[in-house]
Amino acid sequence: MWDQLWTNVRVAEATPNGDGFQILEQAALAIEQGRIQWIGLERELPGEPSQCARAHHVGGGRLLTPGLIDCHTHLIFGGDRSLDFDLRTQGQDYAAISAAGGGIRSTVQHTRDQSPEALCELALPRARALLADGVTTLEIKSGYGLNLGTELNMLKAAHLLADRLHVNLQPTLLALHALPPEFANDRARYVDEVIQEWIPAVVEQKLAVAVDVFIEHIAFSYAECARVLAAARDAGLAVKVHADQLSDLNGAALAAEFGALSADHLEYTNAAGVSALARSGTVAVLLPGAFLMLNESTRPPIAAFRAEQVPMAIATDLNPGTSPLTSLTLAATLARAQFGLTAAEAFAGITVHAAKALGLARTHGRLAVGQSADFCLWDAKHPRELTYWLGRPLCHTTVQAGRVRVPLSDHPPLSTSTSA
Ligand code: DI6
Ligand code: FE
Repeated sequence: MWDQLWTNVRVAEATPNGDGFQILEQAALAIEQGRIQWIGLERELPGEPSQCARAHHVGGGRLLTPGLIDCHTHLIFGGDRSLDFDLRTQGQDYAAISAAGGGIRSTVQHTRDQSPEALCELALPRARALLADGVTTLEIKSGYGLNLGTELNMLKAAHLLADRLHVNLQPTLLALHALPPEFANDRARYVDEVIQEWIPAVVEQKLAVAVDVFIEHIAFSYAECARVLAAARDAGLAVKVHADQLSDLNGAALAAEFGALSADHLEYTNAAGVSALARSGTVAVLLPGAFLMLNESTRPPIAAFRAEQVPMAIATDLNPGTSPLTSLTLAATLARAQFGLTAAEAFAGITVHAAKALGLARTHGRLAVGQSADFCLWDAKHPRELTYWLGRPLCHTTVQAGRVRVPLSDHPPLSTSTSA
């Protein structure tokens, strides 16, 4: 007998290479110990639903997709940056605001000296918004501490939040984000500290599974980032890169050189960078929220990614400065509207390719026997619709590792029955 059986659902997922949809009508899905144990047509079930499983949920004909995966967020932070946005809409640019003491450093001021518990409380409403929109796996970066104590507190807050909300967490040490003023005249010593103190502490306390760096004129150089990525790799952590967001510093090539799971942003990535990503199997993560809010006009090289078969994922980049975006489906809609992704590419970008961007392709992002039982039921007819509406909540129910999340109250309920 299975733990759970879901019937009367229309199962939809991306084809493995992300170029189309596979839809199974009148389908059923069974869960055993948090994993998918059976999936197929309802009429091929081995017996009556009540005989097959201890709990039976009837999906009401809804669309059932893999749980969504937000593979790039900075959702732990203090304060907000609504004033920065006001200045930007009046013509100041991101780099100038940052140089004048706004930007990342102002968030750092509001994040330092907060306890993990306090940081978790501040982040909970933002995380709940993501989860209500279908997210079951969530990457969270540190990066607003710029000192070891606060970076660790941010990562601890991410773990507290994941325990509270039952979300599959992938925590990342964003080791090089901005140079704190205390090190203004001593960049090399800051990088040394990251390598000699931060990375070992994070490994010892098992607080992160990956290390990220920001290569940019307003952030860190290729050489500085390379030193940190080498140390991260030697410490057994995965690596990823904020690359080519505001200018071309060969960020994609840097990511490829270190076998990064993902290179993120990529607006200014050059042709050699695209080829390097293709060779290293690195996922291109598109962040259309930051593109929108920074009023960018240079788009990531989507046609080249397609031509070289670089898998594309999409994430919210949820952060106070450049992407206060708390809906992954809206991020995917923006990727279609702004970058011209197809509906199938956008859907793969928040499921199968997002799983790959986190190194989780074997366990997440698809609906197959053995994968974690992470899925969503949607009040939608076709998965195209998930990346069509601008901010319309369609998610009815989410299930993460077999745990059912309470449906949103204004949707008609599911019928469920439990047998002895
Ligand atoms: N790129 C981003 O989009 C965020 N960090 C980064 O390196 C923005 C962070 C911020 O402005 O607070
Ligand atoms: Fe980011």
